[in-house]
Amino acid sequence: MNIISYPERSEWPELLTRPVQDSLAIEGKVLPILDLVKTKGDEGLRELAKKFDGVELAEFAFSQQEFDAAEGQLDEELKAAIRQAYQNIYTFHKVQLQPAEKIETMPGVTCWRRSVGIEKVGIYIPGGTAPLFSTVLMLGIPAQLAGCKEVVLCTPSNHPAILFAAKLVGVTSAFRIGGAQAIAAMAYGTESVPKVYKIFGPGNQYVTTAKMLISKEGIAIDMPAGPSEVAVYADDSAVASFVAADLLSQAEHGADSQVLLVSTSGKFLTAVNEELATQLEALPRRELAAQSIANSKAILVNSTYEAIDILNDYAAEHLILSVKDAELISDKIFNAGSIFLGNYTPESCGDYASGTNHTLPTNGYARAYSGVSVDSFVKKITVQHITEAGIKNIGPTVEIMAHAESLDAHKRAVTVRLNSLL
Ligand code: HSO
Ligand code: ZN
Repeated sequence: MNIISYPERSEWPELLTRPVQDSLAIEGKVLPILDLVKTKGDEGLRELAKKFDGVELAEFAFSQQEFDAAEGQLDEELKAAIRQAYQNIYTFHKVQLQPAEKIETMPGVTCWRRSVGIEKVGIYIPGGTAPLFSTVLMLGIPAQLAGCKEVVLCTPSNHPAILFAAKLVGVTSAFRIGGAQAIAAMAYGTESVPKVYKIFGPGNQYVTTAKMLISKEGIAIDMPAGPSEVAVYADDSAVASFVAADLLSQAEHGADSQVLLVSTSGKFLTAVNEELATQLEALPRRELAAQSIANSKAILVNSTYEAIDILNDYAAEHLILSVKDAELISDKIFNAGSIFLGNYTPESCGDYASGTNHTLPTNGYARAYSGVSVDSFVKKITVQHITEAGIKNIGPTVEIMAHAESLDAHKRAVTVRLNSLL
């Protein structure tokens, strides 16, 4: 990693900038795909499967037999691990369901807010070099808890663990479709694929661009996504081999993964660099990880205060605090997707099984966005009820305000009722 020692504050913005992607060029390729699926439905999907994957697809849906066979293809150890992860993620997310609380704002005026599961949601799971069945749990469990009636899954992968996890979370239909066309299929609906109201899940630049484009047409998306990223803040209490392992766990996601290390100890940064070199050698995905590490930065700072400021400026998707008093420091962090405290809390545990969600804001969006939770799968409908006594209490306030806004019909809606009660 490139070590940058004691940069001036004025240099930080440049140091923390994420690479920008040429989204216009990608849009140009994605728009015709969206259009084809919109106008031709299943036929469009078949044309695209032939063009991009060279396959003749008669049937898009995974069958019941395929679901059953998937279970048989997995060894018991992996199934038990997936069930354990399911249990922990379910337990953590279950408490996010808030019962509607009725609030009497004035005597006779009662308001409350009902959480209602979004009826139809779509989950995209990429194929690529890693079959992200953990993401099926991370999106499917909150959907299940929120009470979404239809949960549609699209994936180009045929890894059996994806179908196994899909069955656990109660996915209602699953399709063998990948790329921008999968997003189009769920956004517009086809003869085979149901149309959904909100689409979740990671993907490459084509998938991400497709999500951004369909979101302009009124279909909601989880969040704008960029390459995955981790920032680690380490002091003398950190262990170089642990920190190097954490950086590599993020780096192996892809050559464009973002990795940032911040420390008050130059000796520690050098030790991590040595560890990175040895640990990289042993990794099956060392080529991807090495590219990502080569583009990443280790920043030596003067003080804990500076470290905290730089971390807040960067707004990492994942932030690991391998420092003394990690919890105290974490209270000073206001921009991050998810925080991991101490030497024994690797990001990997949150990625898979501790309970928190791994669909998190990247690319600095942690400044304003939260990660996926049950909230992402519900809408909140407000309800109110005003009694006769209540309208007498609140009516005059509304009459005065409506008149002052020159909206006399609004005022009258109250006045006719008050007059009826005279
Ligand atoms: N670190 C990824 C999630 C993931 N890791 C899935 C392994 N599998 C983005 O938060
Ligand atoms: Zn990961």
